[in-house]
Amino acid sequence: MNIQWYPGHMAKAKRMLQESVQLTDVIIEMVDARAPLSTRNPDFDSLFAGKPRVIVLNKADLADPALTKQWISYYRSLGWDAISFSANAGKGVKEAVSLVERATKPAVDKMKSKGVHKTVRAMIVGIPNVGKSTFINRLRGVTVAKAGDKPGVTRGKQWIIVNPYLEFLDTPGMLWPKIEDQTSGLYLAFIGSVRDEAIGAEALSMHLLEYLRDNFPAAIETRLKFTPEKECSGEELLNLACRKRGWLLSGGRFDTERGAALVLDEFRSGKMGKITLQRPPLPEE
Ligand SMILES: Nc1nc2c(ncn2[C@@H]2O[C@H](COP(=O)(O)OP(=O)(O)OP(=O)(O)O)[C@@H](O)[C@H]2O)c(=O)[nH]1
Ligand SMILES: [Mg+2]
Repeated sequence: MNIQWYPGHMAKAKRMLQESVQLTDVIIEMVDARAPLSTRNPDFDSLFAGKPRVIVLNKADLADPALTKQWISYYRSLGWDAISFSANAGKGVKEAVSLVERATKPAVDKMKSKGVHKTVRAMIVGIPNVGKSTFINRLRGVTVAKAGDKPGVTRGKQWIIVNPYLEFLDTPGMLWPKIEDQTSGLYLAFIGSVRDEAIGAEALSMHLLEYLRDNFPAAIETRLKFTPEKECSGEELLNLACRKRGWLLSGGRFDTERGAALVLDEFRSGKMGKITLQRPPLPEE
């Protein structure tokens, strides 16, 4: 599989993050609760070394709640402060503010001892499409940052004043140049953090159908109305999905373009259920 992950604006995004680090007191790393490990950018460890950093598992409404809890425990066991969030529903705003307050307490207390009420600056970072701008809008209570259901919506940085003592910097989503692990690459594409064109919507939907066949066959049964046999390839599964809908083109070919869009949308919108793609590693791993 040859996947072009790294659109031109990413290098610029990286430079921008590098320049902004000095201006911030805490880094909020947003990941997708459906793939909390694969959606972490490995470049961030060196980019943000020495800065307080916390993790927000967003899109919790689309993830398996039991596994989200396990992921939070996992990150906390590694010494990261972490919370889950659902930016669409706006659940967890108070917890998010507390998370930032906990991380910046030492700096705030230090200034307080000098008689200054410090304004905390938090930079929100993450790969594309995890919900950074939506999160900021939620915290602010009104739409101030542009958001959208495709990767690469935010291109520049934008400071947003949440209250007189708390400011957030929205940043463009950033991928890393080479995604070594094919499985992680597919997860990123399943959830829409990599443009569909990088793999091709039809090929991507076939991979997703194979993943669902092996891990969540009930999702196919319930939403696409057929039982996925183990020996069915992704292509056959996509054809079956089209056949069930009666999506045929002239010449008897299945309308796989339409089928692919359906499969990806059913999964991404949560209609197939709350599916978490990754489990936390066991302690010994
Ligand atoms: N279901 C669900 N959808 C969400 C949530 N948060 C954001 N979204 C949706 O995810 C899409 C991407 O949201 P954005 O806020 O634009 O994501 P971003 O991280 O700013 O993306 P870039 O600017 O492209 O890096 C939008 O369609 C949002 O409505 C959430 O918690 N749950
Ligand atoms: Mg954005």
